[in-house]
Amino acid sequence: MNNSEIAKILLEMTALFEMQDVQFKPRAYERAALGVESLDREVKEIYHAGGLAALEEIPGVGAGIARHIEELLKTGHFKEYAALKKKIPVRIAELTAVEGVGPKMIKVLWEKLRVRTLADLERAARAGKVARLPRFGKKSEEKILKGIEFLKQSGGLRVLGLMMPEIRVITAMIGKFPEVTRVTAAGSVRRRRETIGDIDLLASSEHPEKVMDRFLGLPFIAHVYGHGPTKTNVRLKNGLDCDLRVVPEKSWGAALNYFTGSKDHNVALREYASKKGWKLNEYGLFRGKQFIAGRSEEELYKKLGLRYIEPEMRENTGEIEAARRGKLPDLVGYDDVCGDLQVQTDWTDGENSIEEMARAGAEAGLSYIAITDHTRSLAMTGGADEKKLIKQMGEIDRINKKLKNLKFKILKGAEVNIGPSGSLDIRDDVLARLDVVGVAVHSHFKLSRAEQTRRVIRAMENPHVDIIFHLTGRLIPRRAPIELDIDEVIAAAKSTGTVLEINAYPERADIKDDYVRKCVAAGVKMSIDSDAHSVKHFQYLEYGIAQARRGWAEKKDIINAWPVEKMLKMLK
Ligand code: DGT
Ligand code: CA
Ligand code: CA
Ligand code: ZN
Repeated sequence: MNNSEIAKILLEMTALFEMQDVQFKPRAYERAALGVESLDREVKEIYHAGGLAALEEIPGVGAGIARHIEELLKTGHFKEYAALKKKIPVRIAELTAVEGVGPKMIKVLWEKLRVRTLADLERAARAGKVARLPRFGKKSEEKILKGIEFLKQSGGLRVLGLMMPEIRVITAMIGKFPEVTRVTAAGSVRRRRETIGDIDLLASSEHPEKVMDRFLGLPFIAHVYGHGPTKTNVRLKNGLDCDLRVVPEKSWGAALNYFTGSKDHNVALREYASKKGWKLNEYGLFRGKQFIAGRSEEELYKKLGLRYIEPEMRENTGEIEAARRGKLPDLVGYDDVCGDLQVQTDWTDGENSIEEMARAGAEAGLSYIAITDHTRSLAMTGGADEKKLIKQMGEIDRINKKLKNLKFKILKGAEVNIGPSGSLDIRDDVLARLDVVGVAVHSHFKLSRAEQTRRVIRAMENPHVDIIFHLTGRLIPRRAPIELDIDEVIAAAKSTGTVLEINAYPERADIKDDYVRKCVAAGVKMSIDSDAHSVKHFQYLEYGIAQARRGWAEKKDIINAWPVEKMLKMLK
């Protein structure tokens, strides 16, 4: 049993307990599931090496859950889980994936309508049976059907940030094969698309058959579609398809370029080469039969008379022309972000204390973070009111003093909730005392385009507001973005001097790359924030930086790539 299978069962326990109205236990299981998901070692290995005691060292896992995990590893199930599942034998993950469907609803749907699967739910809703249930009504039935529709559309897409740790593990394992000179992920993974269709791995070796044999022996392969000396296609146990291609070192650059894509970039680049009377393919760049370039991508672009184009820009949206004229942007780099302007703590729904987040931020190489806990209208998170915020400011002063030697600054902030009409739930005189006022939409996702646009712009017009967090509110696998007139919003951001966030949390990736590019063009500044709810989440910043690069952003466009004084001056 691998980590994601274990985490999935722990998450199911959360829902099962919630159905039974059990207190506290759901949160404990949720934390344990998150802990297991975030490990970079297999739980199985941890257990074999250190037994039950080692399991208890996993973040979020206490003695009771550790014993359950032990049982899971030994027998593939555990008694409490089996007993609860027997009562409500439904496909929980499948049903909760529908926006708006939670454990309590699932219980009623099972007990009254015998809904077990997503297909059952769709059938029942289409037949109007859901609307007739107590406490459901026509509105929730419509919402459920919309949610199912959305799931179907986005089905098959995978969020890069959630898959990347595993992709790195696979690549590293192939890199250790003695016959492999180098290996990398190409395709949409290398271009850092927010979602990926499959994983395209490229390796160089003079012994491709040997490499393929070893690859097929790896533990995470579920099914082999096809298997040849230079190309193998498999399905991984995580459900993703994966292609491995092996090429000789001499063609590395040409093959990497070809398999990185995008297809549109490739087609345009080939045309560009053929205008010069040359031929470009996955083996190299040729004049007649003569090999001109192909060992490295740098050489390939150079011989074509182009500046090197970063993979994140290869979508045929003007990058080849810009490369020809030497007008490519100098993209913000993966090491350029030096602060994080959206961080939650255990003052609300975060897992760690202010001090723990600060130490972890410093550890992650940052020089400042802003603490931005939720505000009061998000009551379920324990959102702060004015009094709590003022108290937190005092605490931040205290911790800043305590951490003086760390050369790290904790800024005072909040993630202030935007009401349906654009009003904020914290008084202006308290907002005025914060370093960073972020605001965000967390409810009323279904307002019309005009209402939603007006709502966001009204929030921007408050002179204390600095940043709009996760502007569109989307959650890639399950919630559509709110409707907005993006050009109007960007124009208002420009005139009010409001910063738009690029939220790096993998499922959010919000704003998206097209909007980033519009901001760059309009001169609207952006921040890249992890939206960390735990010390482990600072690593998500990478995906926000990728998103910024896909939108052609430079360091000058990203305020938290600037030194803290310059950034604060801009916000004032
Ligand atoms: P995905 O997998 O849907 O997220 O997107 P990609 O871009 O990874 O696409 P994929 O896996 O079908 O192919 C990997 C790369 O191979 C693609 O980015 C460019 C190259 N490629 C695939 N098919 C073609 C083609 O018909 N013509 C050209 N020029 N290149 C292709
Ligand atoms: Ca692909
Ligand atoms: Ca592919
Ligand atoms: Zn938020």
